[in-house]
Amino acid sequence: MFIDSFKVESPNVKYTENEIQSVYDYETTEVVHEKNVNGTYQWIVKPKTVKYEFKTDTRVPKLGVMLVGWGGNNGSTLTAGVIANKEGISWATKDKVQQANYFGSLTQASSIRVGSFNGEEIYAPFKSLLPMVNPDDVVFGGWDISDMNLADAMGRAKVLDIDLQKQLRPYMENIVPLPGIFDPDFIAANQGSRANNVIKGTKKEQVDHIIKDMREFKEKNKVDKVVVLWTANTERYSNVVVGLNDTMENLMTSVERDEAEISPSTLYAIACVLEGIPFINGSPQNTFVPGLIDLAIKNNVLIGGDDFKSGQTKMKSVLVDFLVGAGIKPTSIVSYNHLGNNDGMNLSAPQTFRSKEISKSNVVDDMVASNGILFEPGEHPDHVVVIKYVPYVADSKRAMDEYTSEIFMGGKNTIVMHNTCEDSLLAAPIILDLVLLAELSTRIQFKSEGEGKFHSFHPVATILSYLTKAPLVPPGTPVVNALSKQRAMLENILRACVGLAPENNMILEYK
Ligand code: NAI
Ligand code: DG6
Repeated sequence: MFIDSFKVESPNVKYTENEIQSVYDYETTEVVHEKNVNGTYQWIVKPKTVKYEFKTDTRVPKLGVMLVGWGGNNGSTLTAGVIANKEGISWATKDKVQQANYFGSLTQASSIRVGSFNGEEIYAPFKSLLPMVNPDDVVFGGWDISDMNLADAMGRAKVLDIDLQKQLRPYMENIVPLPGIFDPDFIAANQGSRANNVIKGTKKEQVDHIIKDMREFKEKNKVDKVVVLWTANTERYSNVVVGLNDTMENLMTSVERDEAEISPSTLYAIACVLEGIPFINGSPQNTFVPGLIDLAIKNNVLIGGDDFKSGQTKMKSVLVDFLVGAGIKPTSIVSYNHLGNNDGMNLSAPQTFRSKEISKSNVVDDMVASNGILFEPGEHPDHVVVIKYVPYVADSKRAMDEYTSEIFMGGKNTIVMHNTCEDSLLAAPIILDLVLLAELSTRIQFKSEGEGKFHSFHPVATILSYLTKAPLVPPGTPVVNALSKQRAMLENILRACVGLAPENNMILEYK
């Protein structure tokens, strides 16, 4: 059975006028390697319970979202999709009359199990867990190095049905992105002809310009909060150099000195952190150089990334988890895709491709490391990633994957997958989730027993991992790529905020 909403009744939860307060027993384990009396060592696992208190501000703000690369395929598709939902637009396809929806969004279109009632499982919308911004109410803005208005950009993207585009045109034709920071050294040379809307000046002047843009956007639209998200071209990696971008101080000095190696994406991120505005990186490059992470931690401003996890990698973080979890040894993973949109054209340069190759390749490491029966220490499956630019297929990306595994008694098993899909229709709902969850997480405070004061989550937002290919984590913390674990982490943290136990799937009451 599906219900729309629910309220938790428990001594552990209190709903006040502006807050939900909860007390939560976090059951975990501590693992120690202890020396026995006879001098040998033994692993000891000690279950422990830590008491936590959470408080969530229930006042949902008016949210502004500024996209870097607003006029691109993702930016224009997301904006069009939200307008279509808000205006209740439907359009004719060759199959049926299609209604606008938010399919593909975890927050808007997925559900959670809340319990059972008369022997039946009860589910509710994911978004009913805690008060979240309604995407229909988000005010969009942003930058692009191309000055094309968003209606034309939607046409250029060739993603949405033409009948829908015609209806959306009046809402979008007067929207023109703000000029962006352009540095041809960081993206493919084939992007140069697009750059007719750029901010001039030194790097310091560019940062100041972005800060001014954000302040004006906030003021003009009367929004309470702003989140910025990079959905612009994939950049090449920047070199991380001691004295240049390794600490907050060095990074800021490098901006003042107009150092060439500070990338546009890092400049936008600096502007956001200085303004206390969350910044999310939807592309694979190392925007978050150590100096930027340092800056975000010292200013306690949320940063999240990297690279939207939309199709092929999402499948990989499910399939490899299944294989390794089933005791099957993946030995070769070959991921091939071709696409013909501007992202594909930009990725046809070796330096930008390399950024994508890195983020697509590291996604099975934790699953492989989790099973020492299948893999020797340091052993990895062969893992190859190929991307080709084929203009004709436009945004309709083809992804082909071959997984070969060793099975029982030396047998081999090969699974082949072929996925065809508009890339931007996968990415747009993920962008929505990223900004809505980032905003929500800034309203949650918590403390463990022994901690005097409530505090927010660590500025490096691991809570967003489900949505990104290469989850950014605080220095020295584990990276989790397995999709089911990432979803459970997110859902269980939100459940804790309303005093609900983690979903354990034991269903003991029926055993
Ligand atoms: P796109 O090429 O259509 O859009 C990018 C836009 O960014 C362009 O309009 C370009 O003019 C603009 N731009 C470039 N540099 C800029 C700068 N410094 N400041 C402001 N604007 C700038 O690409 P698309 O398909 O929208 O993808 C965007 C990004 O998202 C790419 O990096 C892509 O790799 C990444 N991504 C996309 C996924 C998908 O499924 N569509 C999944 C994972 C990541
Ligand atoms: C070429 O692979 C284009 C890329 O931007 C991808 O479409 C994007 O990174 C999505 O990757 P994945 O692996 O999540 O489908």
